[in-house]
Amino acid sequence: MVESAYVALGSNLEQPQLQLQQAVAAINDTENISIVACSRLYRSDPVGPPGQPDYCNAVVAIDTSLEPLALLDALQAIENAHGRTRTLHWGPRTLDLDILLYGNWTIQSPRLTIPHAQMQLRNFVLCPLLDIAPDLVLANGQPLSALVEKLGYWGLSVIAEDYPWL
Ligand code: A4P
Ligand code: MG
Repeated sequence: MVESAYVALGSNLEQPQLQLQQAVAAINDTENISIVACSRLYRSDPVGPPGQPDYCNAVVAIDTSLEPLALLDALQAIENAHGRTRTLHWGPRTLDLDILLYGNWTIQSPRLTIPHAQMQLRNFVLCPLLDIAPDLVLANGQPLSALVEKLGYWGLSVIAEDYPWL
């Protein structure tokens, strides 16, 4: 069965914009995943430990026949191929790929929480999500557009309306 899912992309090391463009291509090249839509590309103020470089953030919509854990495996393989090492929690990273939503599924397991635990608090996730899912209503019944209005675009700027995948 094919499900629709949303994946958040973030990078603040080693040419973040390029990392994201390459990641979109790598996701689309993965068997059983295809990209359906890409948000605009954003620069964002870092959240977490101080002194980090700015982030580049985006969100993509995908169709996938992979089960959630297989999708996580595929995304982590792409992170690893981008030289991702896991050191500091919320610390700098070459590439972070988080599953925001997977159909209407709710998952609480040691490796996977869906919907993503922090997504409702983060405008660098919700604003790009709104670009590609303007009518989305979250599991708690709140419209995405209302949440974005509440959080605002503080600390965010659009750096590309669209971009080639590399
Ligand atoms: N995991 C559980 N649920 C999920 C999910 N829905 N999607 C598990 C993906 N992974 C999920 O993640 C740790 C573990 O979470 C994974 O092994 C997976 O089994 P990680 O990426 O290795 O480590 P982390 O950095 O501790 O956590 P995470 O959640 O990726 O970090 P965050 O919360 O995303 O924070 N500031 C700006 N402006 N922009 C950013 O993109 N990103 C972070 C990272 C901090 N500050 C930022 C940004
Ligand atoms: Mg992550």
